[in-house]
Amino acid sequence: MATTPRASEVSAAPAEFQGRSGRGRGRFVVLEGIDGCGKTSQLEALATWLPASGLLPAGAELITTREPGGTALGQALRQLLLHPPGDAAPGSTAELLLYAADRAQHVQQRIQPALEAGHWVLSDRFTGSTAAYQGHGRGLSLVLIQQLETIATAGLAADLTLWLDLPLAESLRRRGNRPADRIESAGAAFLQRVADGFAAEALQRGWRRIDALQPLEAVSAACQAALRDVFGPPSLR
Ligand code: Z5A
Repeated sequence: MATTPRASEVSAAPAEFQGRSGRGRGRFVVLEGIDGCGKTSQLEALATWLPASGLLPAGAELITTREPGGTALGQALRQLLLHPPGDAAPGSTAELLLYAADRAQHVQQRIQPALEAGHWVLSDRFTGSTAAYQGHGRGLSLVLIQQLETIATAGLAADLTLWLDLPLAESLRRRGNRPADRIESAGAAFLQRVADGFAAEALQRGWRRIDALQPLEAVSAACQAALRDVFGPPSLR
């Protein structure tokens, strides 16, 4: 556990931690990147591959989740954030606080209990998205965002973050004619600041870069290799 983003988010659980299961603390893996970079596809692929990968300890379950919307409260917040009714769209500060509220509930109700029970958690987005969208994109203070991150996560950081790096033009091409949500509609300049923000955060936080321009299967193979490299015994690397 760390209180602030670290040079490397790749960390082992403390050796003495055995958790409630006696299996030790579980592992927390996050997928980050711009809209349409393939997070949902790769989360599903990893959820199929991981249980038989030899990485999960016996009895450990794999929990897949996402932000916003990983809890019942989060589902309601997601609707308000992405598809607000009438004139209920939040301003940028309210938007930041709503994402923080979603995360606080998510960490407290789902992620932390699962990790303490020795399970693995795979999340579509986490703290890096707030830095990229609300910090770099909206221009809110990154210092303030980091303070809020510490409060919302109670110091929890991912053990591994996979950054699916995709050029904005390809993300827009993949979206095609699908209707944009409120954040996707914020304009090309905003989305480019977000894309640049992900690159900056990846460097600062020590994320693993995955080339998301590759065919789907090649991206999956790269994600699997990163997990084996970080969590696997030498025989699986
Ligand atoms: N947000 C925020 O502002 N602040 C925060 O703190 C957090 C979030 C946590 C959540 O949206 C929104 O909330 C998001 C950021 C903001 N902004 N928006 N909008 P979401 O969860 O509904 O959606 P998303 O995360 O932005 O992305 P997505 O549309 O679900 O895309 P994706 O999961 O990254 O990609 P995908 O669905 O797997 O793939 C998209 C398409 O590309 C699909 O047709 C695939 O078949 C295709 N695809 C995927 N991989 C490939 C490859 N390798 N080659 C070719 N085609 C591919």
